[in-house]
Amino acid sequence: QQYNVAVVGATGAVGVKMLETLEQKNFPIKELLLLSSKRSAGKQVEYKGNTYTVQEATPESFEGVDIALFSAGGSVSKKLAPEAVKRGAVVVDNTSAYRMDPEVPLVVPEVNEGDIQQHNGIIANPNCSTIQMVAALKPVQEQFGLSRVIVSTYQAVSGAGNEAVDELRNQAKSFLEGEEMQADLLPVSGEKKHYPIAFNALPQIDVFQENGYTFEEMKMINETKKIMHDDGIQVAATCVRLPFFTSHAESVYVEVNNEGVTAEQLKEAIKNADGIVLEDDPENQVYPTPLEAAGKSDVFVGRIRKDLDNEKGFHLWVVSDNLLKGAAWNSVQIAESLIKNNWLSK
Ligand code: 11C
Repeated sequence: QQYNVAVVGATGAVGVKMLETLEQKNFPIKELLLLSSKRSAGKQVEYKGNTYTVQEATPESFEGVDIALFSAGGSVSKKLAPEAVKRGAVVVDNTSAYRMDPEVPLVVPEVNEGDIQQHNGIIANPNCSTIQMVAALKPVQEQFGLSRVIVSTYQAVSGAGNEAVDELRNQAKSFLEGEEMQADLLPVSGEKKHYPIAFNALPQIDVFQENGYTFEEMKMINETKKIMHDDGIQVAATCVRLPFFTSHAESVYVEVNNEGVTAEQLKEAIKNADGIVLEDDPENQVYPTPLEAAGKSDVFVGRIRKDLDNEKGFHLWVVSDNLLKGAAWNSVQIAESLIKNNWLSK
């Protein structure tokens, strides 16, 4: 069986990866509809050797669509996802618009695939930095119990879109040529102040909340609890943008519930988990890096070691392509699961 699939935000950093992933996975598409904001409408995009013209997304665009993958920003999803659902489509939404809505499953298939079944037309794809972390935490939670997570992130500029990628490239060039760096976008477009990202580190991703955490940090905190079905897990996050293009890296401290767990046991559990590749051999300097993870769908974990003071504490280094497992691949995986499990219609 084949399906009518719409990609909303088809020309964005994630949309382009969605199309590549659909093509690579040979997703069973009958008709492909590429949609975008008015600004990008009219652009031509290739899929499987054919050229498609991107159309402006309107409520009517979704007539006859079976699956709609949204990645055009929260306001577009808020406006158009219900319209798509009204017309019979199931929406996989890659924005933060519905993630914390109790009626909407928030899914990383390796962690909580079964939640998809509860959908009422919309399934939310978590934030990229959350996805790779919970994928790594799932086997830990399952085998040893998980009470606490403290994460510091090292995030690629592509998480902030194509304009941020261009900004880093231009600033790096200016700096190396001895010119002044132009900073117009990062850390957050529309904020009062902008700082250069090239040769820098910015401890702000998204806007600050009243509690002093950024929205990106609160996403990691709240989404982790929802996906892992445990509001009792203590989670704290510090999210930092660094000057590389692809893949987020994370230093994750966890505390398990069980007594006497060893680093070897943790490595074994992580090695056997779906979607995870263990790269952990300090003697031979084997550990994951953003450059090496770019373009791959897996989540890579290394540097697993026991805390020196807390008997139940462990440290992990988690790296994954933010545009693939962090966005496009996780969304397509959800769509594949809808089909495989016959969960498209309610
Ligand atoms: C970043 N994690 O790296 C963000 C991008 O909520 O889907 C993803 C934003 C989101 O800037």
